[in-house]
Amino acid sequence: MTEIHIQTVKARSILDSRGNPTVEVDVILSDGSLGRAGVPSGASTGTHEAVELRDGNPKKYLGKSVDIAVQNIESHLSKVAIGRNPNNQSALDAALLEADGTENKSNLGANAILGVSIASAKAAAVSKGVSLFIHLQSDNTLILPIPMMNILNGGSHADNNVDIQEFMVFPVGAQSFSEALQCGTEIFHHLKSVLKSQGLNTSVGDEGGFAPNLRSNAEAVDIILEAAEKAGHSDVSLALDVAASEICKDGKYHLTSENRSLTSEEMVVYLSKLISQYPIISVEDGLAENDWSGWALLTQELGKKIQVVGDDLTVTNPKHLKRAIDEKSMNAILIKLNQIGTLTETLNVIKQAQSAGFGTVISHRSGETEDTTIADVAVAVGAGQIKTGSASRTDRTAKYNQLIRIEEELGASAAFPGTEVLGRS
Ligand code: 2PG
Ligand code: MG
Repeated sequence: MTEIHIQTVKARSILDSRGNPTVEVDVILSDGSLGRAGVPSGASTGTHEAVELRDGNPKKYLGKSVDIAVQNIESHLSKVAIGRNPNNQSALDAALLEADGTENKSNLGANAILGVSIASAKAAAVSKGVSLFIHLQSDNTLILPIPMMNILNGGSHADNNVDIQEFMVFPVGAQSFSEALQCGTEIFHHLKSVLKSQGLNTSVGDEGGFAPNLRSNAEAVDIILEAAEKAGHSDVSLALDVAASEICKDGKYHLTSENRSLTSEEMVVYLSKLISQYPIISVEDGLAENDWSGWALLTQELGKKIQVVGDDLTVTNPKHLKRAIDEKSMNAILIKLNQIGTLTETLNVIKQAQSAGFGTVISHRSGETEDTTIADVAVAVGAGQIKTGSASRTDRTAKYNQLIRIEEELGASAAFPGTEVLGRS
């Protein structure tokens, strides 16, 4: 075999940012190039996501060990990958899918498959001597993404009483990525002082944002705006991830911090009111993953004014995205590689969304590793937006730091977008 090919595939179990086991894969090529990928893991996972295989042995890591997924790589997927050209990502991914043989990757595990898929791409970039974002670029323009920085955490990412999962500063008016990052980070620091001065808790949640107990979701926005003002960024825009699947039970949306339960229609009114009162320009998962009729109403009501982002509704899946396009359920999609399970499928979903005129937000998971692949993917596909947590915890800042390096590498050609990259109906 003379052409460059995959020579070794090695998998292991490492720890993610919540101390849970996750899969890490090394792919080594015939020229010695090494690509390493760490697989992330969600907490507020959509039920239609590709399957993350866990052993379920209560005696080991409380059932969360991933030894079977690791074993599946070593004994099945490595055989599929070895000998293949890492520059033909789509052929590799197709072969990995075939080896699994199921629609939702439940046989070998999406965590196993994704690790091999990404590690191979990284090895290919190393072998070519280029950065991953250059290796992944296809026919689009490279642009740095606007960061959505989740500086106040609630929902299933924190032990507080706040219902909405993520309150993000979204510096769409910045001139460059580094300026946007500075803006969000300065607000983060001021937020700590504001919380302290009000006697509120300043410990952080899973994504590095503060997690105080508050009287209402609106109070969280008020406090962030006060911090923004103090930081000299009073004109900053905000984004929310309601993660509404988590608060939807028996057809009602339960806002426990406000002691209210709302129907789907009332939830749309609630969100309309929030966005009319505050500079919120993007709302993710405003409704639950199976509430398709509610989503159509939500987008009809809000889609002209703000970006309506689907996460649990679409789970980075082409079939769900097609339905969302057909039914005008949203105008932007959150992209998580482990929701679908291979790099090729992820890149295809991004293209599908872009062709429909949707906004695209590349996203981390609440359980992360030091892996920074999403930063390169965001630039490579010209997504325009990234969501990767707050300005604390290395699992979050690692992605922002990688974007700083990419901005430096691109130099004068480092294009940074404005609000034109946001989805609009
Ligand atoms: C989300 C994500 C990331 P999780 O809901 O968008 O912030 O959370 O990874 O827990 O699904
Ligand atoms: Mg979400």
